[in-house]
Amino acid sequence: MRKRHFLLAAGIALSLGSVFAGALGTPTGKVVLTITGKIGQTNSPQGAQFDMVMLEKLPQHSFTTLTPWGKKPIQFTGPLLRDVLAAVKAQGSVITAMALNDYQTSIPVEDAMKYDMVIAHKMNGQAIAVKTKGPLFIVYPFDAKPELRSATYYERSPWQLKSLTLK
Ligand SMILES: Nc1nc2c(c(=O)[nH]1)N[C@H]1C(S)=C(S)[C@@H](COP(=O)(O)O)O[C@H]1N2
Ligand SMILES: [Mo]
Repeated sequence: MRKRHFLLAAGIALSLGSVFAGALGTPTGKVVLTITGKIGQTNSPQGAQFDMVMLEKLPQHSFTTLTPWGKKPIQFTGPLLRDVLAAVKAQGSVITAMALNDYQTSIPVEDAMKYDMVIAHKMNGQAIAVKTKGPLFIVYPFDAKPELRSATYYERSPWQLKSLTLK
């Protein structure tokens, strides 16, 4: 290839790369979360893919709350769902969340704006094993608002989360 053509090709590859990756970066480790549907920022033909490091680089948020999943309060840590939605330039009004066990639930985008929901990757400071509802678990701060302590919100809290689709 002549030098001018090489530079042109390199330039096109660079600009295509930035259309995909943008501020999102690209996963180097195992993909743990894929976001598809009405989003303005992707980093792969499959949509926006995240490995654990990418989720850990976003601002982290922790809270401790009682849950329906145990008798003791649990501390959850992870990025705010609303920050993850912003990172992919999410549009639409409903999120369909899918879990590894094929559980599926709908979360209104408005919930993520109203409540400090996290995509937890740690429970009580420890990475969450798949058999203990990991590696990712969307949780509401159930103890922060009395209305959150209801089946409506428990059902919108998928553990073993694998993907989100914006509709
Ligand atoms: N991955 C996954 N998340 C899930 C579920 C499930 O089956 N799989 N069940 C949901 C429902 S219906 C409720 S009420 C709460 C509590 O479920 P549990 O009482 O079965 O633990 O978790 C929600 N999150
Ligand atoms: Mo449920």
